[in-house]
Amino acid sequence: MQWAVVTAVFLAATVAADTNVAYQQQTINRLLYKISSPIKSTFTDLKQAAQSWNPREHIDKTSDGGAAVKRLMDELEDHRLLKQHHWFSLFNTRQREEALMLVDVLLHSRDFLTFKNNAAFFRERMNEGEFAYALYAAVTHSYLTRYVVLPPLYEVTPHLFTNSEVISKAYTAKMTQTPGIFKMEFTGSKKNPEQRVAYFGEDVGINSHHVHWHLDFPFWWTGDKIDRKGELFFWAHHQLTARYDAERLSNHLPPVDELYWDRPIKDGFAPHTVYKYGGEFPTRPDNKEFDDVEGVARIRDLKVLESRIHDAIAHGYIFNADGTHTDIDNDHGIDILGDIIESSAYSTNVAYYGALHNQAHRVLGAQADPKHKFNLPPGVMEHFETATRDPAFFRLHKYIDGIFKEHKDKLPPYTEEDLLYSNVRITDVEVSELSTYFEDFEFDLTNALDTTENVNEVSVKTRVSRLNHKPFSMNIHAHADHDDKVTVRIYIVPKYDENHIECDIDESRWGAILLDTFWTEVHAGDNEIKRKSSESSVAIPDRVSFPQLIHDADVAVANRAELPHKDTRSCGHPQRLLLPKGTKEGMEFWLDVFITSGDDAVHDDLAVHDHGSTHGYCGIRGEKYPDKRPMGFPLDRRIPDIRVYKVPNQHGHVVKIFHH
Ligand code: CUO
Repeated sequence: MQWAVVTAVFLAATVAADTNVAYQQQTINRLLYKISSPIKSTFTDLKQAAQSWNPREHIDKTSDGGAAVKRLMDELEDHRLLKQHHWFSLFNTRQREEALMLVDVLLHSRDFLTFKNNAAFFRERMNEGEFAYALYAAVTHSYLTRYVVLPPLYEVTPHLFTNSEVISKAYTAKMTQTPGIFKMEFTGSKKNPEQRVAYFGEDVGINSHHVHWHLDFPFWWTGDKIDRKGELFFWAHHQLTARYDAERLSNHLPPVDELYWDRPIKDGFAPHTVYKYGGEFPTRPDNKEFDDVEGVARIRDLKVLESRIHDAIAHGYIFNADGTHTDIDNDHGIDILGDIIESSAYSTNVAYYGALHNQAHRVLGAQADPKHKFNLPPGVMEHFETATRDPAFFRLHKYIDGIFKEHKDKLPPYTEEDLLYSNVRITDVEVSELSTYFEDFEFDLTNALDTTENVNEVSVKTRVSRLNHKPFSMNIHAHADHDDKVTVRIYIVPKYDENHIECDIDESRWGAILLDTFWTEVHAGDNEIKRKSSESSVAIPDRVSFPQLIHDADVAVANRAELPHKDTRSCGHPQRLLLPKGTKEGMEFWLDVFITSGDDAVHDDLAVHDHGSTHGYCGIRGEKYPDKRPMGFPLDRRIPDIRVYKVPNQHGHVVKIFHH
């Protein structure tokens, strides 16, 4: 094609691209469609960009003078980049470097046209896993793509969300041109008690939340400061752990025990999951003793890192690399500890505190082949998409959570002054029936399969059982002395332990599950504050499926219309998992409602504007975390004297969650 014609196509696209969200959505859909195959020839402008666009010739359209483009192009031209059709893991240092070089290129693209063409160019030349990760990260963080809805990852890279049996059936279906829906069973057998909670660890919605949490809050992030990222690392994973333990209780299992470096990893795991390229995910037998992992970490070094962190907690300060100290015995300490323990690029002393959590993921993932004798690919623990499938994930996070608890338990308990908001007295809280059930869910596997232009597509899907609950609502009756904005926090806390012994609040508070936080207004006199489960700020609705996103964007572009979907956030527990699974007789929880002053809000308008919602575990994109108080307030600190908590602006009663 003549250059002039190419330019005309690009120019026509520019006008559309920068003014039309539907066009952007269509472009991102097409870039992610079958990432292991070349761009479809019918996606003309992307195909042309892949062939004719030269990123070096467009550095005037970048915000860094083309530095990121030059860096990545040099690597490409020197043949240093990972080949295509090879596994990718974010925890692999070199692979991450390569993916982040592309993130840099995309985030420094000054307009969507440049973003798109750079993406198309590198899509055909870089490893698919690196490309997909980079595109997801860039779309998440670029202001250019802030209205784009990212397709559910379970339909973009289905291999990482379903099992090998389903994948091989899908291949057969395509070979024989026979459409099919294949049942996805949870990994393992009933002989393994852990199997009882596999529905939670293998829930595609939880896996999707988890991978998106890490996309919203990447440990490698060095761009504009993300508010309270270290604390959110603690909080999002603390809540995952608390949810998991509640599922265990409901299934007559004790809370998950933490990981110990000098004891065997009690539960093994056979993932029954296969890489698109790279073979089967490795299996770990029961009671595997920890081995050092060559090129990653020695167990004794991890113990040293752990001990330095314990020291920091005991001292109440950390050592920064420049020799100064930072105090952590305060509300902000948890944020600093989160950065250090994960560790993220915000850690002020990686040389001393290391990266305990990230290293632990790698060490756990490599236990099947710690010396790389068998050339096994990374384990499930080395991908955020697959990590929660392995019971060791929850052991690891219980261990990390225990370190955070040590710090929180050192802080002084809240006083009545901290808790009392004298304007409001809660007189009653009505809750509709709380009940859970399993239902079937289907998702699309088209993108798992290779494609050529002369073999017809066939419909291939998988069906999986997933937990859901009946919609419920609450009606909080509160008397106010005067008009004011207020902060409402709602938790549920298991009432009994696994032996049906009633828990003391100081034990059980650490297992509290945040159902909702929101801001509203009260008026002098009696108020009814009504809230539905679907409004919860910790949860997101079902994701729009990839086929639907493709259809809607294509229709919107063809008709110059707007897209029907507005929910752009992918981070947040699925709404259907807001409640832990109940029991037939009804599982008892304390329902705790706290109303405090609206001054706890960071943004003035939170009572009328939710800033994109789903902030509970995921903050607000590009803005400050909305709640000034520590995450988990007021159940995050020791409660040696329950009387302090009996303020009139608090209400607690026992509720039952049934399972039908
Ligand atoms: Cu999310 Cu360990 O941080 O998995």
